[in-house]
Amino acid sequence: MNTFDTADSDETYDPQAVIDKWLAVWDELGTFAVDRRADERDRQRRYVVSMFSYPSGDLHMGHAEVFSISDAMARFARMRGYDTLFPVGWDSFGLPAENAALARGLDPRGWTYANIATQADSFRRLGISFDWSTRLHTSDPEYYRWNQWLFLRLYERGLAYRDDALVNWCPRDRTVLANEQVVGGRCERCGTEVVKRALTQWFFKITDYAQRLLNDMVQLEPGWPAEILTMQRNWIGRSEGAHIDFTVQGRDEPVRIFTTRPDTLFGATFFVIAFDAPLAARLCAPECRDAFDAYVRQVSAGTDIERLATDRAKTGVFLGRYAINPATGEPIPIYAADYVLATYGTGAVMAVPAHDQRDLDFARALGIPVRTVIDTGAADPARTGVAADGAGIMVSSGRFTGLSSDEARAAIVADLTERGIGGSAVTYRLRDWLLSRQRYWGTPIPVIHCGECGEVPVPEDQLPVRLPDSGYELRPADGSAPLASAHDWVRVSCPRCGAAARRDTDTMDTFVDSSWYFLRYPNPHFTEGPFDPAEIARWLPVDDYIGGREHATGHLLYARFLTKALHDLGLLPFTEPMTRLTNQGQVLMDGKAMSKSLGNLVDLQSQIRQYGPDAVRVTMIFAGPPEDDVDWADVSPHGAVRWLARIWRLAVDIGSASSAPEPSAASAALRRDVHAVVAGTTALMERKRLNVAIAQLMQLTNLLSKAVDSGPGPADPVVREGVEALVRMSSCFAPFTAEESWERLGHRPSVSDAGWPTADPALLERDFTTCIVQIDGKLRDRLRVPTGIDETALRALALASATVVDALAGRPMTKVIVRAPRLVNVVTK
Ligand code: ANZ
Ligand code: ZN
Repeated sequence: MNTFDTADSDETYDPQAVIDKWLAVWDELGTFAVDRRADERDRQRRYVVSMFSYPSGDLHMGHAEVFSISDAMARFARMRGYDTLFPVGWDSFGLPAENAALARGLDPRGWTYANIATQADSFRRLGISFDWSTRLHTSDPEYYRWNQWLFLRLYERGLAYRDDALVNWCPRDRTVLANEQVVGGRCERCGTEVVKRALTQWFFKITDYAQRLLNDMVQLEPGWPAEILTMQRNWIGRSEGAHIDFTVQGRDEPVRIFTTRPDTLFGATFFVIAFDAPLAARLCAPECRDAFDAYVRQVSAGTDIERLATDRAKTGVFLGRYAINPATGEPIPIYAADYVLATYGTGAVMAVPAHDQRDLDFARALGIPVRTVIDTGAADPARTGVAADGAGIMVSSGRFTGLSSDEARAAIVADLTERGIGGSAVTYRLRDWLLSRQRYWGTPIPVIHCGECGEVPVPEDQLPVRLPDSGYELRPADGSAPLASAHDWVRVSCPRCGAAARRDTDTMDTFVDSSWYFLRYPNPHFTEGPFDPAEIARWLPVDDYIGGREHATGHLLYARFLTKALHDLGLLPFTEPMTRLTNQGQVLMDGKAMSKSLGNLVDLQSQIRQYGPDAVRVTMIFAGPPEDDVDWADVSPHGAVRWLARIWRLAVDIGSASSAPEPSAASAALRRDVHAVVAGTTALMERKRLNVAIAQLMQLTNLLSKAVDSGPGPADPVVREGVEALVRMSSCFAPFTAEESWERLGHRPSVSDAGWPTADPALLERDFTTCIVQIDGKLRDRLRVPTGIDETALRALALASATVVDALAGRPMTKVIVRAPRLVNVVTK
């Protein structure tokens, strides 16, 4: 189906044919270019940003969804008179380009920029109202030089550093893999089992900001989904508790543990160190070495998540040493085990089997005594195998016996503090951001390694450190990064002493690029710094940020961290980058994420060819709230095509009718309805309820079609007013159809410049009133109802209200008193 048939005229509307026409008009008028001269301080501004796209091919259905949503929001803001900036860019460094290059012998640069060109064209043909003057690509030296500049600023502050890390290593490809490249413990490329290897890596010290990332969430609560904040809170994982230093028999150095339950100290009957913490190997007694080494080989492969799983059999190995429980003075055996993580807390725990399930499982497996020190009312854990992990009254705990466990917690920490062997402590689960990659297609780390001077930052006037164009060997050899084989590029003289030195051959994680691109958009060619302070003052923070919730604990946390770091460097006046966040759902097919391997991919371009860009956009948005998944098997682009055809037909009918000077008597009610829809749609758009807004516009289309066919007729000015409002509002979702219709109605382009219709409050007031719904005299709901509503309809409406249904919870009603239009009282007793 390529054309809309407009039933009673012989005019058809071809959604493909009009694309080029309107793209040219928009370009010529500069419809979506932000007015860069506008400088009045009190101008209202909106900065709407979609998470930028990764150029791995042409746009897909997921892009169509997120950009349809964000475009509707940007168009709405623009039509309401805001100076609106809606930028476009590409996250164009990254692995898929490099993998495609490896697989096909292509240059990642050529592959990337060809995809960008394809996507740019597709964005235009989808009618997305970007301001193209903002266009940026993170793989341009003009952009990535500022990644390097920012890196150096963080380095100066001690926020970028180099350290050993256990990384994913593919023994076959002989390369480090990012976590995303490890699928089910195997290398994504060759399927070989991945092992952990200690390598020197670059980090950003995001852990310094853990507490501020938590505290500043109050700024985000009004505009961010609670779900995302919860995910970030859990990811940061703040735990309050205590540090306790245990002495180890025969050693001077105490071993520090972190516990959230200092109240259980008297029940610590053994001690566990993560098998992969360097301390475990250091403490291991010589006669236990063989057993320890065998154990390490046996458990090395597990992921952190597997290691922490409570339903897993606990294993461990005795290290031949004893720690002293500082409360009881008893020696307790030290084990190495995999259920303790090297990277959390101090990598060591005091194990309290009576009150911690994992410790109990371990103790039962190894026959270690279980000692209850808190009476929680639960049965004896040694017998039941279920740890008593709650609060209660202290038992067998010396002078703390008889206290509540909460009191004991404070008292024991005070005692340890006084003895100088402990104190209260806070621990975070968050780890520093490992940002180096042994990859070609990314931003080179701007550091030079000199035998004399060590790490030397590349001087600012030598930025950017450009990626070598050629002469590199893409396939990494012997664990060295691809850049290491670009010998001429690697060899430099030390900027400090002039001796022969080597460039760092790592590149940056692409999440560095994406953690600040929204700061550069307003002036993407700025040469004095990463972003233009004047434009920052004008546009930032981002008013509306739209993208997937899979970025909750990665990108969105990194962007928040970097914003705070830049604030502390005096470069940004605010501490949170985005005021409002919308997470669109996924586009599914038959209940499953689309993928090549499942064979359920829907091709965006073929949908656009079949239904036109507007119908695809409308279908995406009408399918449900932006946050919900869209199953393409359940939607009907045909329905959208039909709706758009009806709008077009209304425009044709009204456009060709000679207009009557006076509204007919019959159109007064219609006018009130039109204004009610305008008011309703405006409120829905503001609250991002875009699907319901479309439903309202569809209803308005029905009303107006009826008015044309069997009511006041196409010549009536009220009908025209209604159709014009409909066309203007629908342009947020169906811009091509709206432009075409607007022209049909006799107006000059663009409909985007026509403004959003406003509802006349006088017309709204007269028609609607608030009805109070009570249950047994208690207020339960307020309904907006037409003033003229009759008692039966009002009664039905009130009893259908979700809050009323909830409050009644199935209780029988004895009486329903209705005083239309203002009161309904339900009596239940
Ligand atoms: C003794 C104890 C007794 C504990 C008790 C709990 C209950 P969250 O809340 O997640 O912070 N722990 C400490 N470091 C660990 C590590 N590196 N790997 C695995 N577990 C570790 O958990 C803190 C608790 O987890 C700590 O408190 C410690 O066990 C354990 F009845 O200490 B507890
Ligand atoms: Zn030097």
